[in-house]
Amino acid sequence: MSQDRPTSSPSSHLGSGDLATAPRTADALVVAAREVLDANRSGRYTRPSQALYPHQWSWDSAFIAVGRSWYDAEGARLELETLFEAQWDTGMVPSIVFDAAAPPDAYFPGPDVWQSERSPMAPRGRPTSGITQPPIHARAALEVHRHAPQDQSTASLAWLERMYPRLVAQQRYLATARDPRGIGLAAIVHPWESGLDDSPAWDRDFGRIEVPGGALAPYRRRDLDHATAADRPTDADYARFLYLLTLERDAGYDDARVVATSPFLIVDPLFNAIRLWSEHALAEIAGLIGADPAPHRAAACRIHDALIGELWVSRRQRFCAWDLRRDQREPEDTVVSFGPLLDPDLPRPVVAAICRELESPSFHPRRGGLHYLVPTYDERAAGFDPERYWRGPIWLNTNWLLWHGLRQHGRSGLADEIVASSVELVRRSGFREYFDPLDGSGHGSSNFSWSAALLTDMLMAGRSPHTMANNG
Ligand code: 9WN
Repeated sequence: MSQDRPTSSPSSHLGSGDLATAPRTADALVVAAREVLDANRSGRYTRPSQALYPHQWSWDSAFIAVGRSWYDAEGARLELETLFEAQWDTGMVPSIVFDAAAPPDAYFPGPDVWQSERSPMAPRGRPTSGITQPPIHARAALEVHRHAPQDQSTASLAWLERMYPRLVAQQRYLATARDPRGIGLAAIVHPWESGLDDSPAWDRDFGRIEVPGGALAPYRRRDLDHATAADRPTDADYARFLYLLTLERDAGYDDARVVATSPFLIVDPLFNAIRLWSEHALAEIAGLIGADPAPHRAAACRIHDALIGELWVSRRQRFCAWDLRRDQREPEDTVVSFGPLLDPDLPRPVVAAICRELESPSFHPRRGGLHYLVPTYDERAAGFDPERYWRGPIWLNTNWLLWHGLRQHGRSGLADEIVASSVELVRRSGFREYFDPLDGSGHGSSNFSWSAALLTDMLMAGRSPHTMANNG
């Protein structure tokens, strides 16, 4: 790697002491990122972070595999393969696969709370959560394959062939069990399924859920042992998360029952845009391994039609989450509205409307040259909170998704700004879980795996894989 990329980074606002120990060059950042991923690795998978998240998380592992694939193709393949060993018979990929080697009270709610064994569809002897997360895995598998070195192309194709039926089953599950009315969009039954747990995108709906007295056994929040309370979901929201969990558990994680009864039933534009993006990836994978790409193109087309038909609210000029229980479009302006940029066929006027919003003071405020991108919530909204979980801070995975979406629509200027900002945030604060968009300070876990993995991917884009410094 030759130079420090990008040259347009808004570094002028940084105080001279901020970066005394932070790596300055892209090369050094990529090496530091690899150290984070290696330190967080635990046998056959990588923890999101060592203290706060000591198990395997679903979409984290997909992001991690993409980052790792730039220097360790085999390890990247193993990361995804390990996750899919815990796939349910329904096709669902669980959001968490619990590591028996982690201390029993390391994370709450742990396997004793989830009790996945209540479902006959759960893997035997492999405790998991009972819900899923965004299906980014087919896209990640394609990226991993693309980064495989020449001498591993046969092994990589064989791996794609093994992964393909599992990835198809994951997508089929979402298209059927999560879309019983056949609208073309999958519903989530818990905010944790979105991956943007505490997002205001579904506040109105989620906030209405009342936890009946005595519904929850006494518990202690372990997340607060490792993170500041002001950065994490409130106690009231946490109780709602747990209440939904107990309802799903008590329904034996039976999809039909859960979908019919859950007080939380949301169609999230980002979740479904990721589904669509993965269908396009599956079409490419099918082509590579001699399977038929046509069903995947048809599935993507169906999601595309439903995104536009059901979630695009032209009066607001944006995509809105849809509360299926009450048949209402949610009004809050959050980063999930930009997810459909991942659709390569998004009509140009819709792309233009999204970009206008992304460049507006709500998401791209200009404070004397200091503007960190992209906040997860409208900075001008009354409830905007620069530090609290998903209610304003910047996360590198949403930045990475937007970067991909913008590039595929030829919006490279904005895409480059997002990379510049991501680099600057890490230089300033390290590989933190998330960042305050007002001052760039870091929050949540330190040495967070997907921050390391996705920054690697942004910095390595366009370069030859397996040429990075310290390649081992
Ligand atoms: C609940 C692991 C996960 C991420 C999610 C993020 C957070 C868990 C939590 O951490 O969720 O699944 O305990 O807050 O919201 O996106 O996958 O990094």
